[in-house]
Amino acid sequence: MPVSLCGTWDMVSNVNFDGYMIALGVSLAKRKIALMVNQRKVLEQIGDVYVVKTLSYLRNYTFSFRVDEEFSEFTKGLDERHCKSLVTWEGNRLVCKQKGEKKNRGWAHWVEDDKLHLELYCEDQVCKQVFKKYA
Ligand code: VL7
Repeated sequence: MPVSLCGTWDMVSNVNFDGYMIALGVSLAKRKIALMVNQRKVLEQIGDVYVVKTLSYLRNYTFSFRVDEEFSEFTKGLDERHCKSLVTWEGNRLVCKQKGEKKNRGWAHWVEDDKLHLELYCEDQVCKQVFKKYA
């Protein structure tokens, strides 16, 4: 049984977020602002539905899903693309594949050393984010 990812988590590091945003085609002006923004993750599980919230003073992005069930995702307020997304458990990692215009797009979340880890993938770019549990 994997360690629970649920809770409120605050970003402590964000490596190659710019490379990830470039791969997504985000403009320089938006990237400059996005790079300065601290992100908070709130993960909740209600029955078999997971809710993932990415919160910042600039934008919030929320979506929900059931594991092993493909869903339509629209990355509203981010790069504004439509994907067919599927989240599965791979060992203790919650892994999402986002099928759409961008190759090799997806992410993986896991808990290690009391930290929430996130890798964001797009094309040949990997962004690595780490979050610590909120107080
Ligand atoms: C989302 C990536 C960047 C436009 C705003 C930047 C402020 C605050 O997708 C993400 O996490 C997954 C897994 O938890 C959930 O989908 C992270 C980061 C934004 C696209 C595009 C920059 C504008 C971000 C919401």
